[in-house]
Formats: sequence, structure tokens, C-alpha cells
Amino acid sequence: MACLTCTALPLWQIRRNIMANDAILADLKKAVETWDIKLAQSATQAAIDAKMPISEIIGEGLGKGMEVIGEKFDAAEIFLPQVVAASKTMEAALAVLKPLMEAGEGSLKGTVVMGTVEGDIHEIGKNVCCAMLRGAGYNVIDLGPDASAMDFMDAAEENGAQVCGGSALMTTTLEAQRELVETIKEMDAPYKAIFGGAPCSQAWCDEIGADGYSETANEIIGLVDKLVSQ
Ligand code: B12
Repeated sequence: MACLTCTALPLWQIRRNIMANDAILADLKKAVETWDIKLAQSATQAAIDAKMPISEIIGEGLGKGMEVIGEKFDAAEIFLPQVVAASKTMEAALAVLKPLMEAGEGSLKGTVVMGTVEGDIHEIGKNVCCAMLRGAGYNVIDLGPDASAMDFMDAAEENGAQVCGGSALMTTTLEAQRELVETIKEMDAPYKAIFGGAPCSQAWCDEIGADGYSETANEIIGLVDKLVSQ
């Protein structure tokens, strides 16, 4: 939280900025919820202009909209075409953020190979994690969806990665996370394995012997920071 006594801004101006930022976050959420690509792009640009951190733009704005989409889909209030439209809106907003996210790469805190595990095509959560990690200064190799354990191994070796992060959104594809842990162990490779996605949990990660789990993209940075510094 900002220290009010340390800033040169008068209190009324701080309050006005907070209100303006709240309005931008509401627009970001609404844009994804209503699959409004133009609003997503303009609100993302407004957030950048307001110097909002990437973690807030994604975690408190766009991501909140995607949460609503997930809940509505689960409740059969909307169907696959609307979910696809919301995904495309999220991707359009992430494209506006891309130059900002890539600016962090120069510092190279480490390299993370990210992918959605084999048999699974859900990408949005994984893309959000990639964006957050890039924003935090990591070099991220994104394998995209349907990535096999060997795809992770090859990319990690080629790029000297420290961490492999596998996303799974279906109960049927959770097993592919176990396979990645086992492949890393069998090959006696030095990579840490972290996992996430809606059906994944800390208990599941403990069961398969993974090195870490995070429920949200906001927590992934702290998790990777800890593993890379070990
Ligand atoms: C969007 C979506 C789709 C889109 C995906 C678009 C895309 N480009 O990704 C489309 C329409 C293509 C789709 C297709 C399908 N889907 Co779908 N989909 C969803 C939906 C509605 C939202 C998922 C999402 O994007 N959430 C928003 C993101 C931001 O959240 P997230 O993914 O959880 O990610 C966060 C965290 O989990 C974490 N995280 C994520 N990954 C990682 C990785 C690491 C390493 C870490 C640390 C953290 C982390 O950080 C993220 C950000 O905070 C979910 C419902 C739901 N409630 O999850 C169903 C859902 C996942 N889909 C489902 C199904 C069944 C399918 C289909 C089989 C449908 C079909 N009949 O064809 C196909 C999949 C085919 C396949 N082989 O993969 C089921 C899965 C059921 C199950 N438990 O197995 C769900 C749960 C819907 C349901 N209730 O039935 N889907």
C-alpha cells in the first residue's frame, strides 16, 4: 500500500486516482465478461497509461472477468461459443500488454518452461501465468497447449530452464502432470516441477511429488522466486 505521508500528491488527488483505477478495473472485467474486444484493448491501454502494475491489470481486472465466464459456463448460463469469444477478448488484451511484459525479460531472473499438459487445450490460465512471470522478469518459454512430458524436457534442456510449469484444466489430464514429475525423476534432471489449473490442488501436487502449486497467477511469482533461489 502507498505511504500517504511520503507522497507529494494531495489526498484528494490520491482518492481521485484510486477511483479512476477502480473504473478501469471494472471496464477490464466487463470487457471479458461481455467479450468486447475494443473495450478490452482501450481499457488495457488506459491501465497502462495509469501505470497500473501488470499483476493488477490481469489479476484484478481481466482475470476477474474470466472467472465470471467460468462460473456462467459451469451454471449453463452461457455456452462454448461465448467462452471462446471471451477467451479471444482476453488474448486481445494480453497482446496490448505484451511490450510491457517483454520489457521485464532483460533482467532474466531465470527461465521457466510453461505449457498446458498433453491432451488439454485450455490455455488462458497458462497464458496469464506466462504474462505474470514475464512481467516479473523471467524468461518464459511457452510450449502452448497439448505439451508432452518430453516437450517440457527438450525445451528445459535447450533453454537451461530451472522450472517447468504444467497447467491442466481437466480431471482427465491431471495424470499428465504426474507423468512430467516421473519423467524428470527418471532422467535425473535438475528441473523443478510446478502445477496449476482448476482441478489441481496442493494435495494433488503433494501426492505426485511436485515441487510447487499455486492456485492463482498472482501467487506463481513468489513460488518461482522461492524455487529459483533454492
Ligand atoms: C475457457 C474454457 C474452454 C475454452 C478454452 C479456450 C482457451 N484458449 O483456453 C474452450 C471453449 C476451447 C474449451 C474447450 C473444452 N473444455 Co473447457 N472450459 C473453459 C472454462 C469455462 C474456463 C477455463 C478458464 O480459462 N478459466 C480462466 C483461467 C484464468 O483460470 P485457470 O485456467 O483456472 O487458471 C488460473 C489458475 O488455475 C492458475 N493456473 C493455471 N495454470 C497454471 C499452471 C501453473 C504451473 C500454475 C502454478 C498455476 C496455474 O493460474 C491461472 C490464473 O489465475 C472452464 C470452466 C472453469 N470453471 O474452469 C471449462 C472446463 C475446464 N472445460 C471443460 C471441458 C470438458 C472442455 C471440453 C472437453 C469441452 C468439449 N466438450 O469439447 C473442451 C476441451 C478439449 C481438450 N482436449 O482440452 C470442463 C472440464 C471438466 C473436467 N473437470 O474435466 C470445464 C471445467 C467446464 C465444465 N464445468 O464442464 N474450454
